[in-house]
Amino acid sequence: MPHSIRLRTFRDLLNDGAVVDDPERIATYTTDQRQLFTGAALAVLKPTMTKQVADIVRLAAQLGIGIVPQGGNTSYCGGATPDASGRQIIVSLERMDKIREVDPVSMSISVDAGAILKNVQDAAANAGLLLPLSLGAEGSCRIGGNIGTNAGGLSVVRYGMTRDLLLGIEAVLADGTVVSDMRKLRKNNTGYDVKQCFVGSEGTLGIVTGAVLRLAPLPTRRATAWLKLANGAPLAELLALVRRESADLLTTFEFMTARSVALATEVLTDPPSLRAGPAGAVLVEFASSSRHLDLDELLEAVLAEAIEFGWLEDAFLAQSGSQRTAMWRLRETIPEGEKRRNGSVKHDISVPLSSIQRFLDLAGSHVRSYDVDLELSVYGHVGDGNLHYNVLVPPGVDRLEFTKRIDGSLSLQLYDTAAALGGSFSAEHGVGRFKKHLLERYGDVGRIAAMRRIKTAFDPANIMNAGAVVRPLGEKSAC
Ligand code: FAD
Ligand code: 2HG
Ligand code: ZN
Repeated sequence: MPHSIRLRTFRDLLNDGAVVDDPERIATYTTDQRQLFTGAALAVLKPTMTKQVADIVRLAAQLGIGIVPQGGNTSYCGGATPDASGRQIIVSLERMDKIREVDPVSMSISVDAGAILKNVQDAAANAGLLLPLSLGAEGSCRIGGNIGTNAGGLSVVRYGMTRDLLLGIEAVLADGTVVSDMRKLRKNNTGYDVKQCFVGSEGTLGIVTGAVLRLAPLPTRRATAWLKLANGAPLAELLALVRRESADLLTTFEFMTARSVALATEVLTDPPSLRAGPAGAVLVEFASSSRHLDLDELLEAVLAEAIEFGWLEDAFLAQSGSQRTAMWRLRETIPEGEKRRNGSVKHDISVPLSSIQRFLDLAGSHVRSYDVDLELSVYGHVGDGNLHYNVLVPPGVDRLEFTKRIDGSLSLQLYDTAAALGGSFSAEHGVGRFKKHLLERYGDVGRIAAMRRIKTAFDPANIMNAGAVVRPLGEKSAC
């Protein structure tokens, strides 16, 4: 069937303006966030309600057209980018962005899957509650994408990943069946936890159209500090001390090397004068909803202990909201700093906390023997054992060519190192299209077999985000 007729059948199904096929207008949907790959799409479809999503999926299944679900298109692994065939449609959830209900008593929020994370946070805050999911892309990523990637971010150490916040789901399966389980229950042991299948599935099992998320009491007090790490400071021990002595009020423990801090400083118009110590810096934050706790006093006492152990060269407690914001801005601007310089080859690794220092030592020696002139930007959510071990693209060097070279050599040494320490090649960014070969290389054989069976059971015709994450049963490896 010619493309124009296929498109007309979708147009008949949706309202005007909901089917976009002008190549210029869909260019931002067909290129991944890091501009490493541009695919092609028959069209971008923008439904406004779950029934329309189900109709689209049914029609696509009939016509044998592949579907790529898309939220904010901030995936770092090309998960929301179509392949180059031009035979897939992108289903963008951007028009399904309603906050359906905030229930302050049950402490939950029900939303359309296309709701922007920041808007969901704000809706919760307006009801005096906290949606404890926070990441640099929160102004543009959407809840369906957060579920699709099991997003983590800046407060996982206290509240967990997206998986831990999900109470209910609404999703459209590959044959158009709607799973409607938007309940707010904490307890519901009634067989398989189907909603969890969609977490981290990166659009390969169905399209999430709605979600119920768990909320927490809104912190009314915060204590934030910038720590300059002394030479040889033991990161894991410092974290253990801070966590124990905070009585689990710790919400953030973000590590940054001096190079990462400098990259952020270079691009900020009014940067704070904060610097890293010889072993880097840590942004630490305690938060509490209780008005009766003096968090500054608590944090000060904990940091005094760390200084006594010789782990800190110095520590600065934020004295005002603006100082706190400045500390956070420095941390959150690091990805932009890398981008403005000439980009980086990203390694989103995790290892058990007990092996963090060993990873840093081994990885550092691999980098030095690969090329002593390479520069690194290393930072991340050390509270979760997660490091962004990024190799900076040297100025003036072709970014794509450099990325390809590093991906095929040094990156594998770094991932091998993480794997040997019991770690992961993707802590929070997912697999998408770019890391499929790594799943095949490092994934447990039995686990991959189970994933392929799940994929085939949910999507026997392989129409949902084909080419991402995992091969269905019967498809041969291209690696
Ligand atoms: P998209 O990129 O649109 O999609 C991601 C995947 O989910 C794709 O495979 C897509 O097919 C699938 N998907 C999207 N919507 C749906 C749906 N409705 N149903 C089913 N599948 C769907 N990630 C972290 O975990 N922690 C961080 O700290 C973090 N920081 C970031 C900072 C920056 C500056 C940027 C650019 C990215 C960052 N990310 C981070 C990565 C990214 O923002 C997250 O992975 C985010 O969750 C993706 O959401 P999205 O709406 O943009 O999804
Ligand atoms: C962060 O922690 C994000 O800021 C982005 O996960 C990491 O750009 C990166 O490498
Ligand atoms: Zn991160």
